[in-house]
Amino acid sequence: MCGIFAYLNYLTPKTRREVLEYLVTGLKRLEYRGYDSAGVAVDSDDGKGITLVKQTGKVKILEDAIKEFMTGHDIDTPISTHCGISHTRWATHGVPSDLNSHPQRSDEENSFVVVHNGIITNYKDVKKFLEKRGYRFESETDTEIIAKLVHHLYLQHPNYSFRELVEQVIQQMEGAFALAFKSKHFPGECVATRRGSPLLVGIKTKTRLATDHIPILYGKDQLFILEHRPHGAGREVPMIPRTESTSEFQPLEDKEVEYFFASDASAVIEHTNRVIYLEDDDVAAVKDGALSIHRLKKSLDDKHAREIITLKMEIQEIMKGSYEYFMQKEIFEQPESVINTMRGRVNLVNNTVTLGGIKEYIPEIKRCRRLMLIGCGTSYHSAVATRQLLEELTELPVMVELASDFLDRNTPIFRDDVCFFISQSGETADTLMALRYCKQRGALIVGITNTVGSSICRESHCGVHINAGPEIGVASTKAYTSQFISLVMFGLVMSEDRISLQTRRQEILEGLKNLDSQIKEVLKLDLQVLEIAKDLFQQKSLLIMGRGYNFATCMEGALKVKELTYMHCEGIMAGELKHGPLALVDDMMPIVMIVMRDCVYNKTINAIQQVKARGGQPIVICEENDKETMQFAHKVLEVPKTVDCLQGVLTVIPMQLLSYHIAVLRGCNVDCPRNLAKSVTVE
Ligand code: G6Q
Ligand code: GLU
Repeated sequence: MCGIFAYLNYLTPKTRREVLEYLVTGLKRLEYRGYDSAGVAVDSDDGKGITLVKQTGKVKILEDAIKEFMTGHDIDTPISTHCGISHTRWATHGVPSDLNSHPQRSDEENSFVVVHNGIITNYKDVKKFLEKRGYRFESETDTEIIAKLVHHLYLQHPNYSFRELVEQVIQQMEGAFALAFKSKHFPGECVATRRGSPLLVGIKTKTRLATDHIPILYGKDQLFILEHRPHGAGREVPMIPRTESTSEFQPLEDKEVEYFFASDASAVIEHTNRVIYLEDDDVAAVKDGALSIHRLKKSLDDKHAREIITLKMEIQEIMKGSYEYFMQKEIFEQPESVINTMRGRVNLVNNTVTLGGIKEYIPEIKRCRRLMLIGCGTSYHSAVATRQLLEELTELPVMVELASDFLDRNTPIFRDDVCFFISQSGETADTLMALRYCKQRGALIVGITNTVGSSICRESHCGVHINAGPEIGVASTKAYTSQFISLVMFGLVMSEDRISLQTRRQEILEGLKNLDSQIKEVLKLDLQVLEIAKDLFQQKSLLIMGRGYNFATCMEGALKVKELTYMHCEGIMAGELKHGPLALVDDMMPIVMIVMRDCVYNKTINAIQQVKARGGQPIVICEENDKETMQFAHKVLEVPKTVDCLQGVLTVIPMQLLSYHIAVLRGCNVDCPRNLAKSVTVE
């Protein structure tokens, strides 16, 4: 995830100082979407080229660099028509650095520059194709291929319009993107497009707009394809061009106009409340002050126009969407974040999983003596959640360790150990110390993080970025499910050539395929969970019980309740019930039980019967329509069935929602619970 902001003024003179201020303010509004580096592109002093200012770090650091740039440049001459683009990044490919920040450029002349939100999954093929044609790459990003491909096409087809060039480019792109382009060859123009990542256009005119719809026009068909070969660069295969069927676009009637392209409305609302939300594969182009929206192909369900909507929201409201808190937003983002974790990795056509960041180390990992999974808090729970599956798929001993305890024990570590360090922030001191401890002893270090370029990333030998996007709420939610899935994907990679495991792998891949829609189903329980929260929020204590694949959900659920609501809560391994915790059970003790139809079902039913026998009134999380289990329940939350080892992704979500609602009802600060910090950089 990241923030895109572009600003185009047409016949509405603005100095470059003003433009830069607009861009920086826009980025500040979008910073919650990504904040590891940022950059802007504006016209250069002579108006003939493009100037880039890019900085690693937060937007504030970029702002300071821009201030420095301003001294010594003529930035106070009003320019009647100008386009500036900007970006705040959350890296997926390449560490946060000045070079990797966006805008990315086509060449040293900055002929074409682009900002990108998302992941291009076929970037390696396109990169090889371009390298063969002499392009030299300067960044590690997937994005740079876009700037270079548009340049290549421009040289091949000098008569194409800017918009047509972009249309050709996106036909070669696989993955997810929102893009905004600027070019020195097309001054005063901006082209923006999206597929899978959000983008909107804000329109500001002096007088009321004469229309509230922008008609959709249909663009040129694909003129060539990059033919991919297994080992190398693609080649350009010409296709027969179809004649363009559209008339040129219709300009808005107003002459003086300003346009804003942004990842969300929070960045444009202070300028205008008139916006168009672009849809996948829309290409929006501004030329001579006129906005037109094109689509490559007509499909049956296409609308004929995009509506200009009038927003009636405050900035804060927009940043969090319809959500009250970031945590709530992040819970509801999970259908999308799990897809981003799998994007470009899980291939459901040929049933393969590729983890580029550890690919070369797989043979070494396969030879190891044992796997160690190390983390703190929620990250540790993701290790607990996937341990059983990893044991099954790797046939190796798997140890899960809390980083602090691991260090306290001076745990013996050997050269043939493989140690995974799981951390959303990548900066947690205990985890980092444990990493250094294992590295010194010669173990292979694998980082699983959500923050590219973090200390854990840098100090690992190899790793997997979970690509969940920035997590603002202190209580971790979407990072947990993405860590979970990253570890499952690792298990699938390790078992790729095990014939005996193929059926198992197949069912897991099938489960992964349906996970996003099943998460959406679980999220529909929200109101039911709220009702349960209303019953529970004045209680002093809550027990959450389960076993097997769902024990991790109990621990993670209990951690969420503790940290958000300050209420005592314990995750209990149901197998341990009669060894102590049963003494806590009576008709007053609130209890949640997770009862899934997996290999421990009968044992979990025993536990529920023991609880019932002591007067307990369990709230049961079970599979949809499992009437037999429901008869033991005081209240039920039904979640869809998936393969046993992925069920924990679905069962944790009601617990995330429950802790959230209890916290709100108790008047707690959901996004910043007392005494806690997002990144724990002290031991
Ligand atoms: C949970 C918290 C916390 C977190 C740990 C580890 O809601 O966010 O338990 O998971 O502090 O943090 P990292 O994953 O960043 O290492
Ligand atoms: N994949 C791009 C990169 O790593 C864009 C990431 C983003 O959305 O910020 O640079």
